[in-house]
Amino acid sequence: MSERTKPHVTVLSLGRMGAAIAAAFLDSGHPTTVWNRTAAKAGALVARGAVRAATVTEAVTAGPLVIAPLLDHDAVRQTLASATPVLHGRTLVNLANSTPDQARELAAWASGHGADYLDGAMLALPDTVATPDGFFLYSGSRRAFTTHRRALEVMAPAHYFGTDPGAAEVHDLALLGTGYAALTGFLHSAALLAPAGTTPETFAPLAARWLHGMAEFLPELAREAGSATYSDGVSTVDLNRAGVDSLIGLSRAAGVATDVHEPLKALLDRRSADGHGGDSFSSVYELLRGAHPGPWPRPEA
Ligand code: FVH
Repeated sequence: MSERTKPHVTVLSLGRMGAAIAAAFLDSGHPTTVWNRTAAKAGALVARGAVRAATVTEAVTAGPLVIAPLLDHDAVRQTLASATPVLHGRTLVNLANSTPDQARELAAWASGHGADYLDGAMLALPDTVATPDGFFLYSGSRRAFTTHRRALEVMAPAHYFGTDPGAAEVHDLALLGTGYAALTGFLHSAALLAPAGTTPETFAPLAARWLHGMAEFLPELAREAGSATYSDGVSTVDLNRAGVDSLIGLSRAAGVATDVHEPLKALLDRRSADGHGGDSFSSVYELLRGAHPGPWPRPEA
């Protein structure tokens, strides 16, 4: 596709993410209109070829695809409130961090004004926009995703989770949860090692190497949990109970908080008390999963 034929994109908000996104569209040759509440933030992008819209209505009117990486749900609602008459026939891509219900509410609102709605979650930092290190999740209008996928992938590889507008946010929270557990574990260990003279900076590369190996183990963990087959794992509940117990004991003796690992210890103790001490570590999944009506949607190719 020549640069001339690339579709027009509007970017509403030029915070850290919005500025990086608008720059990525300009770099890839998309005609780009920008708007920001604090207009001065548009200066550098205008110098690179962006068109500065004076109002939200002018920005939305500029083209079919409106991307909103605003601060939060309220900011999106406040920003778009003045532009409802011109939303009809456009696609709104909401990239603000939102709850699943907020995404659904906004989808219904956009639909009421004749707009297609895609909800997006940005698994990227400002400097990983338009690099292989970032990726974005989407859910909502399939037509919008299919029509605009190529433009969306200017920002980051795009993964679509189906027509429920809340699904991207559910997956975003699930990924945050995975990351929080790992990062909090790192901070705990850094606190444990500090009195011995190992600084967090020294420990970080070692921890990163270990986490890389842990990530390689995820498919096996997933296979066991997904099939509820816990009998052939190499790392049992009781083996890990002993390990977590030692970690808590060492922390306590060093005066370091034990809050991070006490909940895991409680889960392992319950599994063992229920007669599953010889099962694979992954069997704690049986205590974590609730009764839900069906599987969450998987990303589509
Ligand atoms: N920054 C990060 O590391 C993370 C990476 C992962 C995704 N998050 C989420 O991305 C959304 C935007 O975050 P951000 O980092 O770009 O945020 P800021 O740099 O603080 O920019 C916020 C922009 O929103 C505008 N804004 C705020 N409130 C309003 C409002 N009521 N009406 C209109 N615009 C509003 C703000 O405008 P201004 O202050 O420049 O006038 C900025 O353009 C976010 O959901 C993260 O959770 C970021």
